[in-house]
Amino acid sequence: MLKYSELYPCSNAYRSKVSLDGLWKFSFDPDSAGKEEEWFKKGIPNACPMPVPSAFADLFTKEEERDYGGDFWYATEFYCPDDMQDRNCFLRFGSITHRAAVYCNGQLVAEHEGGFLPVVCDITDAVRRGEANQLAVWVNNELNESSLPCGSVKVLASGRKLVKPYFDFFNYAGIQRSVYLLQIPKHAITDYSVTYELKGENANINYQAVHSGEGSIRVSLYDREGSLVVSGEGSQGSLFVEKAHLWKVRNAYLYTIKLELVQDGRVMDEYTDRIGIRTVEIKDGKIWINGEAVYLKGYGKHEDFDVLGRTFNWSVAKRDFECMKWNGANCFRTSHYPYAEEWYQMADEEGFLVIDEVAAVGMMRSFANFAAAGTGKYTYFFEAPTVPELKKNHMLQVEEMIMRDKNHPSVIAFSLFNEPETTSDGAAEYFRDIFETARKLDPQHRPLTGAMEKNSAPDKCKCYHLLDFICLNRYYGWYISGGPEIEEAMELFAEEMKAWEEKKLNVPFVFTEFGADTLGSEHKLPGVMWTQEYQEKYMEKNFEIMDQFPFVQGELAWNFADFQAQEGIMRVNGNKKGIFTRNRQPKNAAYVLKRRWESSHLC
Ligand code: BDP
Repeated sequence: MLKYSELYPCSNAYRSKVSLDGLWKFSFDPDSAGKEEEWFKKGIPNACPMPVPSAFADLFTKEEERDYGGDFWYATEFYCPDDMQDRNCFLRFGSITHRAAVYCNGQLVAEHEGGFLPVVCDITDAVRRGEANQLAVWVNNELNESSLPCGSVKVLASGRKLVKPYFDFFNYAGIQRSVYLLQIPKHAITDYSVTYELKGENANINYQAVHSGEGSIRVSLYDREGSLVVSGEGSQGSLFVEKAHLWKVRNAYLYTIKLELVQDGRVMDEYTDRIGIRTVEIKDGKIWINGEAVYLKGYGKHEDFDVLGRTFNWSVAKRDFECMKWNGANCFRTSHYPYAEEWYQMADEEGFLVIDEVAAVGMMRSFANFAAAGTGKYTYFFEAPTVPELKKNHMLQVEEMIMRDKNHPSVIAFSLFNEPETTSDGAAEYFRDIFETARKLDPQHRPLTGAMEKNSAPDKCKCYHLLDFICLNRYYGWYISGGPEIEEAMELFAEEMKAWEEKKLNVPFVFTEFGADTLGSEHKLPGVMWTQEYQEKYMEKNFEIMDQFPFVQGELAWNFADFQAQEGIMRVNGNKKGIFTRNRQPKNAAYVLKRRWESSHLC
């Protein structure tokens, strides 16, 4: 029951959700002693106060705390009311990064691997109703070659563990999303899904609901004004919507779907959600939403903000959407992991298209994958003994992501990887299985894709045929022939594009990354690398090439905003490829994108 709590928490006459966010206790456990010493029963020693949700790293002032790698603990006390004895009781964490064990009153109630999807714990038997309850959470933020994302751990001479990601963003960790105490009826709606068919100006909503216990399902659909549009009965069926309002790109219309579980005429449970009627299709080399071709314009993003790290924050999300709307974007990729669910809710409301990405990043043995990409260096990643475990985790997280996000109209595609080594037979076999699994899981059969770096070249890549549309991350004019050599870079870019063209794949191509590090403080005329003028030029030059190839059907600049990354000689307190600064103010290039994205030739 509620295996992944695919259903976002809601409160109504049958269900209750209570936020447990607030000030918890926190303690590092560098010797990994906590489990053996039963801190979950005895309390966590040397605890300091810690906000939940938060990413601990940027809250501390000592290097060894910010860069901490290893085990750490959270603890809190919560009260469970006793007026809902007939309900099952759950704890739901939006995520715990990267792995967790949750204890309620000293009892292990859940273990979870993967830092970007919900952790749901059934505490019905462990909770004490009408009393205070002790909650303890063991967390570990280490990375290895079978975790998603991938990385390794180096033990420094001092004995301190240093997590070494194989990817280019800071390894923020902890309880970074909200925590809820849920009370759900014993006989409950546990999942639902919808698919759509457009019939002229009308539409069919095909639904399927899953429930526990006896009873039958009643479904009602309400319009924006709250009027009942149509209703139906049975666990699966079809709702005919006359003169349907479609969920359109940047012009969203959301209906409310209400599912009720009825037993002998009595409602036992209810779940409501906001859905949008829209179809997604890849056809004739284009991406079609509701039968209209759409060109993707926007960004690869990160969940990242000063002090907050990767903590979800509604105000940051709101500002991001306002900035994206201001410069005419219609799409973003959740690079490089599934984001907090609230991002998708906002995208549903705003009519944004989302490429939802699983945390399969760093599948190339390199501490600076951005620099290694394109070098031709081969790391035998998919030939390592860690691959079976990695694949198991990958499949599970693809499943959890699709289960969680399948009903969001904003989600138009799932991305199953970012920049793995795609050139070996091992990779081909690995990804064939991952894609096959994903194809079976999505009721809407949305397009599947993955973002490929430069080594995944037309003559070398063994995986591109798995992708319904091809996503390329390319840095011609930055990592490849930057600065005074940019013209040569453009020739190389055009050459690669011609090679793809010759393959006559008849699928859309989307640039999921292209960008140049740019310091908000630097100006120079004429531009040089790292100045705002160079970022403008870089964008304009890249667009000239993209525009020559009609099969290019989208451009997501890297990155929406500057973001924190690991320290290193190629990063100046973070990755500066943002079109906006980290505090969300536009760099010059934002105006280049605005002019382009607002012009009609890309619609
Ligand atoms: C690509 C990665 C991305 C990096 C980017 C960069 O997909 O995570 O941040 O390059 O170098 O390799 O900026």
